[in-house]
Amino acid sequence: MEQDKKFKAGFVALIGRPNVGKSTIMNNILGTKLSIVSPKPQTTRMRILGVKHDKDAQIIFLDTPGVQKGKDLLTKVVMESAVGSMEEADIIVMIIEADKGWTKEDEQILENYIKKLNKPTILVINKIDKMKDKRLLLPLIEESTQKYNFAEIIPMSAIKGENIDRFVDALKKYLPESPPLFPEDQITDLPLRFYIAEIIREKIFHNTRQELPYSAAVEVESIQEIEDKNLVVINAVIYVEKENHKGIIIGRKGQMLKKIGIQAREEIESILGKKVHLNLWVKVKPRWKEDIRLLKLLGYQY
Ligand code: GDP
Ligand code: MG
Ligand code: K
Repeated sequence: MEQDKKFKAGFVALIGRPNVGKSTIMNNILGTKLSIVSPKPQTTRMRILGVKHDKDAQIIFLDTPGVQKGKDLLTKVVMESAVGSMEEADIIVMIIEADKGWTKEDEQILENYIKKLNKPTILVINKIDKMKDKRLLLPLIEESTQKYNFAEIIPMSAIKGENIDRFVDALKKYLPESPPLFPEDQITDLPLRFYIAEIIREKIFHNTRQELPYSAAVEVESIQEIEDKNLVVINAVIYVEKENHKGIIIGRKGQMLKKIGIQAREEIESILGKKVHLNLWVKVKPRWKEDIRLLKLLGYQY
């Protein structure tokens, strides 16, 4: 008998506190490193769109930044794009951490966003590998069913890939019937410029650790392909808020900037499959987080 299951396609918004594992989940599903995963919270500032292509469905992920408090313009922009993602989405996925249970912030996300949106919502209880006592999982699921009428509750370990398949199946169940919305070869619509900026920013975070928490922004000014040499020349500026931050990024005798540049270049080369010349500059720009023009340039929607 012919199977007449129709193709499905739609948008999924991942929402949760910083560091619950949103980027890890998405990257695990897509099998490509699209958003930046780091042990520090809030390294995903942009709304990153990843597309999962399957034979029977196309799942488009809106990787919302962690819901956060703060009065600066950056926080406001980030929050607005998070809310925008949720309003566009067909399915909401709320993520909490198994070892922490329901935190006050999780409760607030539930009250302030999830309940107001009133869309099919899947609860992911992530990081079950970190639970010391597995017997606490059932009561946590039970507690969650009391809080809201979740369409599904899925315990997961994104890092170990546990229950990812079950999660994808659940998403497909709630997606609307629709023809594919993106061409098959497209895994992201994030402009290359922003993607490269994110790679550079990730290298800054990884190399500077505690010294430079969230005060660096990267603007890729130009990407020039030199066809006959199979070469791409990229110019990028790293903005920092303070003079001493500039010193940290440049490092002794320029060693830090060199290291950041090499690591970023290697990753960009592997993605583009071409040789890359990466020129990096560091500029001090006090209060860049308040600069609307710069935020727009950096790809934050406002
Ligand atoms: P996001 O801020 O919500 O996007 O969170 P990330 O995906 O960046 O993850 C934050 C941290 O949690 C990273 O160090 C991840 O490696 C880690 N992480 C994510 N998922 C899991 C998991 O299932 N188990 C464990 N043990 N760690 C995880
Ligand atoms: Mg993230
Ligand atoms: K993170």
